Amino acid sequence: METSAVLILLTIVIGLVIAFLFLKSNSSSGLQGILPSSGSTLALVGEMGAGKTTLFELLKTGRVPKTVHSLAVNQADLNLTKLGLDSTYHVVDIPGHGSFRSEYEKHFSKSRAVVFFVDAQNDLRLADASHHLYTVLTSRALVKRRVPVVIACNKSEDGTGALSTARIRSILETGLEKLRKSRGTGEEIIAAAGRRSQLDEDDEGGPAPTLGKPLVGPGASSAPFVFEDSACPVSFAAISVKAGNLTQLSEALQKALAK
Ligand SMILES: Nc1nc2c(ncn2[C@@H]2O[C@H](COP(=O)(O)OP(=O)(O)O)[C@@H](O)[C@H]2O)c(=O)[nH]1
Ligand SMILES: [Mg+2]
Repeated sequence: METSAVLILLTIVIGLVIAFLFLKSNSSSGLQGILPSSGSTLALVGEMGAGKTTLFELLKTGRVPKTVHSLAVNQADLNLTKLGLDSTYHVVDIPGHGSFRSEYEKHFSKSRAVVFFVDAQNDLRLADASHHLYTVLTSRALVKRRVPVVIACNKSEDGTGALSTARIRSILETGLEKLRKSRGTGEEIIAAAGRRSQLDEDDEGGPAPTLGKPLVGPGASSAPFVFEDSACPVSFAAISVKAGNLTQLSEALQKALAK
């Protein structure tokens, strides 16, 4: 090869390397959209007051915060060594208030895992949590890629009467089964009739995902919903963010993300 051809080739290669490094550094400093960050998000969702922002701050600063403000979405690229994960994730803490649900699909479409928070010391809130969890487990963006969901049963400190993960699992399964029967059937019948549900207006097509096994049509089952039937693999973790006990969350995420 001629010297000039080698020089041109070398210039192109160096140019490409510089362009790649420039785009990479911009994307990790928070300028999203230059390089696709698909699949690198860890979304923290779930009930209000369950401890999402406390965990977000702990992951960000390394300390349990004294007070937290939970009125807006918090997000940052964080090194998650505290959770035993060796790479940087774009962690998004989305407030539990219903007005933020419209933001879910946007963040879920980039999520590699979702942590759904419940307050293990507040059994009265678990019925609400079932409704909220139904929305998450039937999210198009999550179901399509079978994104793992870890249910973090926070405030699980000893001697506080916190519910066990087995008890929380059972209460949520019962709540989700009721919703599968009441909401699922209507949507499935509309889908089976070949019409689009009103809920699908902004969708690219196809029926809305159902929770677990369908109630009508191929593969239908009338057996009650269990988490094993979820399209998104679900695991449970008893944690206490305040006490800095994140062991089960760390284990669950490492397992979920290894797949
Ligand atoms: N007992 C206990 N309280 C916690 C724990 N984690 C968070 N909290 C408290 O729960 C309240 C709500 O926390 P916050 O992070 O704002 O919840 P969010 O609404 O889910 O973001 C705050 O007073 C926290 O200090 C925990 O592990 N144990
Ligand atoms: Mg919050």
